[in-house]
Amino acid sequence: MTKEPKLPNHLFNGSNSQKVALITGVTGQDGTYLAELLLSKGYIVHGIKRRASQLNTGRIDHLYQDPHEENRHFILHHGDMTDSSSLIRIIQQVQPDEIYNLAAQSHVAVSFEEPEYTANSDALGPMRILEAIRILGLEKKTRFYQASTSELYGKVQEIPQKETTPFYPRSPYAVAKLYAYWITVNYREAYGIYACNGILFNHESPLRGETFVTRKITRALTRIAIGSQDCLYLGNMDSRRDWGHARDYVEMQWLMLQQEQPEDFVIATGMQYSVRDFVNAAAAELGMTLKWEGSGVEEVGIVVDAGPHGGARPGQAIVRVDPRYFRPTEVETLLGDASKAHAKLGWKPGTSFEQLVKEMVESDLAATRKYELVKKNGFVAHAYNE
Ligand code: NDP
Ligand code: GDR
Repeated sequence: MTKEPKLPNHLFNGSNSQKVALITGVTGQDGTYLAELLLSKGYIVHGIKRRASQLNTGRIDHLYQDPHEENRHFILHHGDMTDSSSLIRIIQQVQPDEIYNLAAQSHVAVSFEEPEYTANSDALGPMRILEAIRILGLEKKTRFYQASTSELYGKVQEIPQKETTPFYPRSPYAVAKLYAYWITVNYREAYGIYACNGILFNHESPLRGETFVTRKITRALTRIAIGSQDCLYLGNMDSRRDWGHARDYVEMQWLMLQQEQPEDFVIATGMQYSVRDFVNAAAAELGMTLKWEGSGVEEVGIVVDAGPHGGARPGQAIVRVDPRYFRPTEVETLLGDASKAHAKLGWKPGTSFEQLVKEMVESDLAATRKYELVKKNGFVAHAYNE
């Protein structure tokens, strides 16, 4: 039997005052920004990645350190939210001061298609971690952050939504996250674990997954602007969201674990836009203007001014509605009131809606141009996400 190389103790326990954090979902949007933040604060950061048939570490490759290097600050472990054995083993080895539970099947529409898996990873997963903290006797050492969500409010009972607004989840994803929210509260009250929920409203970035609506829009419109795609198909154009920047939001995740007492916080910008508004803003960033004709499934976004990129033409229908993207139950409107975080955490959103859209469009435009260049020269594979 081959023995695993023994890593120096300081990698797991932290030396002197160096804090040790464990991030689940480290390969995701928030995991990446949070890992960068904690490393910049001098933490030793451990991340859990799940096994995939292809590498799934594209977002965090710039943080990677060779396992044979001495004094590593960023260490990855294979594990899965559906597998207690891996979670307990990793937490036992790492002995973290802080656990950020960001891992989840995070796509609302997909949760209608995979409700059981979504419950397993998003509801039971956090419980498995809290149980591991208890089983390992880490109740007084390890602080726990749960990635809760504005989807808990679902069919909205109050506008804007704050910590005291009643929940009414509208998808298997939101129902699973409701369990996670309450199990976090319960373990805090039952066992005195420093555990808290960040009820975060939508937050986006150039690292956002390509199937969430904002990234889907910025990616498609940049391709349309330079002529490598004809049309973008969307679902509910009237849906309204409170969109912030992921980079700003992970700072609040960290701050929530630095307080004297664990508490739950809403993080939101307090500003709301529709999906259509987002399309218009992204088009404007590309120098295009659109007019909207028809309504419901017949609605079409038509180019008025095609802008400077040369791929689109006036009169071209570049946005259409495809009912396949409608959800069996929709969350029509979300708007957060983050007054508590403002008062206690000093929260104020650092990035405006316009800046967010600009950053996402610029990033996708650069990626699209690179892809087209590489394609023109006959090398397509892997080019898009480089
Ligand atoms: P992403 O979808 O970008 O990332 C999810 C992460 O979880 C990925 O690293 C993914 O791995 C991992 N993951 C999924 N399933 C498992 C599993 N079974 N075991 C281990 N890891 C798994 O999400 P975000 O970064 O946007 O969001 C982070 C968290 O915050 C999620 O829990 C989400 O539900 C929640 N949230 C997000 C909001 C947002 O607007 N972004 C708002 C409110 C809450 P892989 O890379 O392999 O897919
Ligand atoms: P959401 O984000 O469901 O709010 O969950 P998403 O970007 O998927 O949808 C936002 C709204 O846009 C509407 N929509 C479309 N959505 C997608 N994905 N694709 C489309 O083509 C499309 N057309 C319209 C949706 O119906 C919806 O109303 C995100 C996730 O990050 C969750 O994990 C997180 O908890 C919440 O935000 C807060």
